[in-house]
Amino acid sequence: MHPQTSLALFCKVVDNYGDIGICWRLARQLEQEHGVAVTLWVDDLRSFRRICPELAIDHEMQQVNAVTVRHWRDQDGAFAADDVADIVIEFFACDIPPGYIKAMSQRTQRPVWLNLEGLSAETWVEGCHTLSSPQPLSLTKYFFFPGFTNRTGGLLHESSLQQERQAFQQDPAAMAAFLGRFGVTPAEMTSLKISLFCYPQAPVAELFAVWQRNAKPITCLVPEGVAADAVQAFVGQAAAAGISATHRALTVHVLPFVPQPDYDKLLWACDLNFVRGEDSFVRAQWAGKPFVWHIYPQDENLHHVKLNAFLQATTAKTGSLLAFSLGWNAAAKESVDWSAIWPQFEADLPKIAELSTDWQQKMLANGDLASNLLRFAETVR
Ligand code: TRH
Repeated sequence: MHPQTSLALFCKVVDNYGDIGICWRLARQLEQEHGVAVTLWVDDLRSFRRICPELAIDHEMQQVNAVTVRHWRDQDGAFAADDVADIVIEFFACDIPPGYIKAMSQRTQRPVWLNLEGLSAETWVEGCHTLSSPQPLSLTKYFFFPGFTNRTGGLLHESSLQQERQAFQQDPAAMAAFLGRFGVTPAEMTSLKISLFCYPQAPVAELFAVWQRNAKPITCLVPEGVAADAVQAFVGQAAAAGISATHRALTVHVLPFVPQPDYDKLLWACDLNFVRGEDSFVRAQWAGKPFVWHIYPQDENLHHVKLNAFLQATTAKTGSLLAFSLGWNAAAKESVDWSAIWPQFEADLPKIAELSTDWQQKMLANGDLASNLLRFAETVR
């Protein structure tokens, strides 16, 4: 019998929930599907707890879903070669403790050291994926990129995901019960249901104005704290979880932040999803529903290059999604008339949903990131 592979994943929360969201998802999958003993080092347990309520924020070390979670503080100097895992991953080029690196160099069999990078559809990614970088102390680090082609590491995807999604989406009572928890009524179940997760710059107030005049009723589900100004203006009070309001065709429900597995269900139960960053963006692609991506903003509009790379890869055939996405991200060349773009986009939703299924099949053919990562680690071990 092979000894169990151990893996240490280091995560620094830069902001929001994507860093820990991705690492937590990867850690669970490595443990559950591949039997890897994972230690997840995280510097911010409070952010972690928002997407994983069972986490205790005052524990140095704890087991959650069979993953060992360690609060990453200033433990430098405290590592021995025996503490080092077989595979060491730094997420998004976070600097792992120098004491840990030293211990890595003292291990008889050197660990495989990977830097797990951010997701981008830009073509240069294929050329950098799996490149090696010599490090001091005779160590080597490899760059591992998620991505949208078979010359990248692919996307995070659990083996049972499609089956679970389809079972849920074929069960209207389960969907109604799930959304009912957030105040969605049986009548609202027949409306156009939209989940909304975006950065504060998104033109939500403009869209709410258009949605109020929509022919078909719209139910918008927005997690607490998201688009706070526009939501507060709409509901007429502080937009705390549980609050809702209706003006003409539009009803807005403010949701609590839900645990990560429930966020998937939210995406599966809605007809259109607005997502952002990296992890919710990927989950929306697996939901089989139309989605609009709000990309994480970077200086000098660098993110527009990334946005266009993705849109070119996926949506060239659906003009209204392209126009909507560029407008939503303030990347359109001309000023945006939401009252003109929205009806076209709404009419195209069935077509866009069909295309999203084709896209999903294409992405599944690339394999999943966790399996691809372990396979690569085996080749350089
Ligand atoms: O929160 P994000 O904007 O995160 C990130 C970070 O800002 C990061 O620094 C940046 O590099 C990256 O974006 C591009 O968006 P993201 O990536 O979608 O992460 C959100 C996570 O929160 C995701 O795992 C889903 C989860 N989530 C829940 O679990 N429950 C919820 O109710 C919601 C709304 C989200």
